Formats: sequence, structure tokens, C-alpha cells
Amino acid sequence: MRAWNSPEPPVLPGSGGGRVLVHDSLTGALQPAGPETGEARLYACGITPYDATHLGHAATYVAIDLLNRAWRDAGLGVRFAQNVTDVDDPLLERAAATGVDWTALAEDQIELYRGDMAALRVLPPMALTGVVESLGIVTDLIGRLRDEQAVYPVPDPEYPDWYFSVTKASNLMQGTGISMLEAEEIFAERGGDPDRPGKRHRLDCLVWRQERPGEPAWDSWLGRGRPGWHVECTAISLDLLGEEFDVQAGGRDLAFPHHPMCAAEALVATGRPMAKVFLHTGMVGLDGAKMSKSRGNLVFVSRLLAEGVDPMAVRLALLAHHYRSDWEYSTAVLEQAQARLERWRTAVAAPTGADATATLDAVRSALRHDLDAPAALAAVDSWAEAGGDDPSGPALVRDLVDALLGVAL
Ligand code: 5CA
Ligand code: ZN
Repeated sequence: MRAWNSPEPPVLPGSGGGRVLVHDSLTGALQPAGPETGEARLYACGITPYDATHLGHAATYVAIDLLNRAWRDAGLGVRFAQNVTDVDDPLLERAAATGVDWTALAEDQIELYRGDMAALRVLPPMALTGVVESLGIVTDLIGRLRDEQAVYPVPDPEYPDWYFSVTKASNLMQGTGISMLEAEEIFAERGGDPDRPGKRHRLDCLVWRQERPGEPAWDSWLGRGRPGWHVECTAISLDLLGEEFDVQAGGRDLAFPHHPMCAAEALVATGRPMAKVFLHTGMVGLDGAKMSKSRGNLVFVSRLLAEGVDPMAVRLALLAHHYRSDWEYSTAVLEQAQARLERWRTAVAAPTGADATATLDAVRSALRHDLDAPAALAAVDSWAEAGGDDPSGPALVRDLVDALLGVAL
């Protein structure tokens, strides 16, 4: 399915060359992300289309967008893929609870998401790839796992659902820093079923769920049913990006079990882990709790925009926090961003300003060093405060803020 449109970022003077370093969850250290030249391959886990797009989602996608922009500025092409989990338990549960058809709910929410991403000037992926339109790709990948004896149906006469055997992969716990007990707890909280009878290992994850009454289902060699969650991202990312692509990205709530499950499946299917680097963003909260659909403490991008808030102020509010920190949204955060946006707009509208070559260097190197947006904002703040008589300063700042930070002034 289509993504959304976003203007091409301007090309900045002196761009090209240089590496982008990001914190990698696998090694727990800063790592160069992407190749030195050529094309970087990025996969960002997409939304499950209900309750989209809250500020937590937006913060994650804006952070990933900084990587995309930093890569382009370094002269790389970017091959960017993103799924949409358009069939899964939470979506079906919400549709059932609200009496809405699940496909209509998904469609509405995907459209809302597209509008929000475009308004926030997030550069689009090549396409949004839904699970429903990718069933053949998913069942093919499960077939590759079967060839390695890494999937099996549970011996349940009524619902012989298929599971991935985590013991077939050596990398499941790599970089997670958690014990098996903690892993089981988190697995259970995030859609897993450690207690399902007939599983060979408590962490084995569902790859194909047989049809239940009232649930959508499709025919396949695994029986009539639908895919489990993790395997969709493994299949879609490998199909669109190839083996061992550069970065797999998402919020920290995907750091276990989602991304390790994908990496484990990819290792079994291809002999290589899914991605070279795994990037995880911090969680945005409201009133002391992670902003999440299940808690219902959500602030929606579309609601702020409908209230007349400038999307660039929303983007600046998100960028004011380092992508790896957890933070709380509040109206004060938004007000500070609005004030900053006004200061910047006033400064770039002036006929002259301070020389901005050092500002460009500072913003560029802040972003190349683990996407340090707060440091980048501080550099632009200093430029705006300084003032000066350079007639090329304002235009350069307008361009660099557009290209690197995605903020249109
Ligand atoms: N469809 C799956 C990924 S395959 C999924 O996690 N969907 S989601 O709609 O729940 O989340 C979409 C993205 O937003 C994920 O990267 C998730 O980690 C991130 N996210 C969700 N809640 C928050 C939050 N409160 N703060 C920051 N990021 C969040
Ligand atoms: Zn995913």
C-alpha cells in the first residue's frame, strides 16, 4: 500500500562523506550505521493501526527520520521499508470491542497515520507494506524455517498453531541483558504465550495461528489461519531489503521479544542475523506512565493539529529530547517548542544573521553522533541568539534545519 508524500530535503554545502554512529542494542555500544558509500538499508517497524498516531509513535518515527536524513546528508542513498501490522490480536480486539469492521478500522488509522507523518515531515518509506498483502512472503519464510526444522505445530487437535523453535537460533538473548525468567515475563506481557501446552520451549513464538471462529483467515500450506506477529517483520524486511540489512529500528518496547525474535528467525532462515544494528528509542509517557494504547493515556498528533498546533512545533517538541531517553509529554514541553519555533522563524526571516557555517558543522556532527537532536537544537538556538550581518546566514540555517532536522521554518 502507498506511503505518503514529503518534500525532498535540500542538499547542503559540504555534504557527502562521514559516518553516522548510533547506539546499537546488540553490542550496547555506538556503532557506525550504514555503509561508507552506496545505499543504506533501513527497516522501521510500523504501526498496528489503531490509536494512531500518538506522540510516542511520532517520537519514534521522527527519531528514525533523523537517521534517514543524516544518511542522505552523508551522501548515501536510503532504501527504507516499513510494515503495517494490519492483522493482529490487538487490532481485532479493538474492532470487536467497538463494533467496527477490522479492515475499516485499519484503513482509517493508516490514513490518519499517513497524514500525521506527512504533517511532521517524516520522510516516507518506499511503501507501507501490510501483512495482509504479504501473506505469500510470510508463508514462504515460514517454509524456509520448516526446511531447517525450526517450526512445528503444537499437538492441539483443535488448533494446531505453528511455532518457531527459539533453540534453533543462538542469538535470541544477544544484547538483551535480561534473564530467562525476565524474558518469559516480558514475552507474556507483549503478546507471547509461555504457558501454551505443547510448546517445545516457553519462549517459542507463534508464526501461524489457525482460524478461530469470527477471526479473519487465509488458506496456506500451514492450514487456514493468519500469521503471528514477529514473523511478519522478518519476512517483509528480508524481502524488501535483503539479508543482513543495516538498521532495524523501533521503540524500546520492541527490544524484547519482537526484534530478537525477528533476528533469530532471520538467522535460521538465512544464516545471518536480520540487521547489523538494532536501534531503540525511549518511551514517551504522560502522567507518569508509558503512553500506550492499553493504558489509554494518549495524546494524538491529529488532535493537536486539529486544535491548530503547528506540526513543526510538535516536531520540535519531540526533537527536544534525546531519542534514547524516556520522557514525559506536557503542555509545557509543547509551549517551549512553540517559543523556539517562533524565535527561529524570526531569526531566519531577518535579512542578515550570524555566519552559519559553524552551525551547520555543529548540527551535522551532533546528528552523526547518535542522533543528538538536543545538541543540534542548542546549536541553532545559539545562532538565532547571536545575530549578525552575514546575508547568507539565514538562508543556510533555513536549509540545514529543513534538511537535517526536518523542520520547515
Ligand atoms: N506493529 C508493531 C511493530 S511491528 C508495533 O509495535 N506497533 S505500535 O503501533 O504499537 O508501535 C509503533 C511504533 O511506535 C513502534 O516502534 C513502537 O515501539 C513505538 N511506540 C509505541 N509506543 C511508544 C511510546 N509510548 N513511546 C515511544 N515509542 C512508542
Ligand atoms: Zn516489527
